[in-house]
Order: sequence, then structure tokens, then C-alpha cells
Amino acid sequence: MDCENGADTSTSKRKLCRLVALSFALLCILQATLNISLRLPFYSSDTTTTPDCEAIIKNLTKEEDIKMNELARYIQQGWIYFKHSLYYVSSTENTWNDSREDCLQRGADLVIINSREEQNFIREFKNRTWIGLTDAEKEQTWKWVDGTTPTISFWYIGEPNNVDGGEDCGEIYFYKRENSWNDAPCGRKNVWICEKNL
Ligand code: MMA
Ligand code: CA
Repeated sequence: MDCENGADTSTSKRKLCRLVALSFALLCILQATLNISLRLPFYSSDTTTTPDCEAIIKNLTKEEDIKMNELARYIQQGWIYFKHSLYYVSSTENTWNDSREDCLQRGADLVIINSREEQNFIREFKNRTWIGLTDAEKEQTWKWVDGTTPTISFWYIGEPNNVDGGEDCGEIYFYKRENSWNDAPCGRKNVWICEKNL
């Protein structure tokens, strides 16, 4: 692939070319990981039509190489890639604060939902999962963990209802519905979902 030369090479073409190369590189790394974990030998590039992985990996810039390795490491650790973010679904349950602390220690934070696609991706994982939404600072003023106000919200009908005055943390509860958010007591133990933006 010739990404750098050519008289008609416009910026957007170069960007597209770079994107294709990066996608190949990610595939290469995943294939290498699979080959190693399945103990398969590498296919030699002159006998198959698979992209020349070695050449692509060699041609990555230092920065891209670091990014690729980071991404591969996250995916190996069970993170899931969806639309420019990585998501981690916990296998244990914890309070909202301890869940958030776990995400922070993983270089991420509790999930922030800012599109319908993301909402529908997130709600399917498990029932009763903490999301990065709280009104602990000011009652009825819901904020994401990054301090922003939700631009789009998916409360279940009748929610948030602050039962007994003690529900300041957001969870996915009625997961069969698109509108699945509930406010719950922050001390409740739930599964949680971390998000790391790329
Ligand atoms: C529970 C609790 C609340 C929720 C209601 C909905 C009884 O309280 O989960 O947060 O709003 O159920 O019925
Ligand atoms: Ca509630």
C-alpha cells in the first residue's frame, strides 16, 4: 500500500489510507494473539492472500505502535470495543463508589452514555449495572462522572423517583426496555460497566 506518494494524494485520501493500514495492523495483532494462544504457526505471506502483517506492523509510527499494543492488551483483558470506546463489564458486584474506584484504577471511569446506539449496546449486558450517573451532589441534578449534564436520557417511566429519599446513583434496571435507567441507593451492590475512550 502506498500511503505517502502520488500526485493526487489529498489529505482525506491519506487519512483513509492510514485508517485502512491501522485496521490491518489491529487485525494482524489480533491474528498474532490468536495464533499464539491457539499455538498455530504464522502463515507465510507469499503463499496466502492475508495482508503482510510483518510489513504493516514494521511501518507503524512509534505512536501508532504504542496505541495498537495498548488496544491489544485491553482486548486480551476482556474489554470490548464499540464505536471508539472500550467497555469492561465486571464479574462481581459492588457499591457505586467502589465500582467507580475500580474503573479509575483501570484507567477508565463508569460508563457515560451519550447516544441511543451506546444505550442499546450497554443495556443488553446484564441486569442491574451501575452507570456513571449520580445526583449525590445536588438532588435531582443528574451529572455524569465527567461533570457533564446528560444530553440524552433513558429513564424508565416514573424514574428517577428517589425512593425513601435515598436513591442518588444511576443503574440499568429495566434492561428489556430502551428506557431502562433507574435511580438506586448508591450503597447497593451491582455489576458495573467501565468505559475508556480511545
Ligand atoms: C424499587 C427500587 C426503586 C425503583 C422501584 C420501581 C421499590 O423500589 O428499585 O429504585 O424506582 O423499585 O418500582
Ligand atoms: Ca428509583
